[in-house]
Amino acid sequence: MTANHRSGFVVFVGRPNVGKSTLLNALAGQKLAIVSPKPQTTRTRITAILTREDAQVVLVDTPGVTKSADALRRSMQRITRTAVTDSDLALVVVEARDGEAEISDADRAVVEAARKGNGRVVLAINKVDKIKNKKMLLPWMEAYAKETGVDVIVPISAKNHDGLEDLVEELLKRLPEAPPMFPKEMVTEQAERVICAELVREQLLLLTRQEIPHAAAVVIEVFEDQRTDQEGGDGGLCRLEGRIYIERESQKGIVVGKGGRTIKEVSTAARAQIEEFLGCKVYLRLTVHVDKDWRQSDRAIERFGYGLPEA
Ligand SMILES: Nc1nc2c(ncn2[C@@H]2O[C@H](COP(=O)(O)OP(=O)(O)OP(=O)(O)O)[C@@H](O)[C@H]2O)c(=O)[nH]1
Ligand SMILES: [Mg+2]
Repeated sequence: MTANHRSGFVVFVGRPNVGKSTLLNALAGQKLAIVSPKPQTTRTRITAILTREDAQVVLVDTPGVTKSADALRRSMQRITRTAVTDSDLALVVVEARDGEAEISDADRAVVEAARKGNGRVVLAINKVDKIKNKKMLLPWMEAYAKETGVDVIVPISAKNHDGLEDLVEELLKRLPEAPPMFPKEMVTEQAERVICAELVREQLLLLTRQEIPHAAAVVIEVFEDQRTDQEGGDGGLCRLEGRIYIERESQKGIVVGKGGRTIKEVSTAARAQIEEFLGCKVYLRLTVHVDKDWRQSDRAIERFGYGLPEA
């Protein structure tokens, strides 16, 4: 191993909806975290491993920093806090806005939360593609530097892949000198089954409304991997059976939809995403179940995979 190889964990910390998961996917070059326009999309710690010749970084996406209103959100906030504590470096992600450069208390609180790791913080201003007057970017960068004390501030657009190389450079050079922690072909710590469940939940977030997106949990109960059953090439299939849990009987009808229309739409869209992710044909069967008020139950949260992972 070369003496100056660097490796470590970089945790993404930010308010909900600022684009942390979009950034993780953009840096990974593939979709590992689900993304939606609704806040509080991410519920767990999601990783992407980037391996270069002289460095390996594990990017850790976390649930957005919010108030803990129920057991699920308490667990989400615990996951974020623990990921910060376990990191070598924190990347605070904030969202660019038009108008006067004014740093909110919520942004300051996020920087404080990010400092609870070992104190090293880099800040990315995301969604700069939304700023109409590009001249406003510099005052914003100066305001963030002055108000938060963070001296490395990188403007980016995760959506358009702008500024990402600069950002990665800034992150890598702040990692400790250490050998790689994972095999170089490994892209994430999550199991395929877990990512597939998330891809189903993403479609529920995109295709249902009102309370359903936040009340739904998804578990893949059966994952039959037949990708290698057929010799040579693209053959093979994965057979998945998933359960969608909601909190009340009355929500079942909304998820299923008139004549089963909504669940069919969710299933078709999720299957396409899962096929792309697994690289094979997919058979997906989804059923809907009620687990009354599961978001208040630590046991259910654990069972659905939204609890704090074991150390
Ligand atoms: N215009 C623009 N939109 C973006 C950009 N990055 C993310 N978005 C959008 O912002 C929304 C939220 O993105 P996410 O990646 O889910 O945000 P998040 O920070 O992970 O949110 P939580 O998981 O809820 O904490 C989605 O609609 C994204 O498409 C960007 O660079 N530019
Ligand atoms: Mg997210």
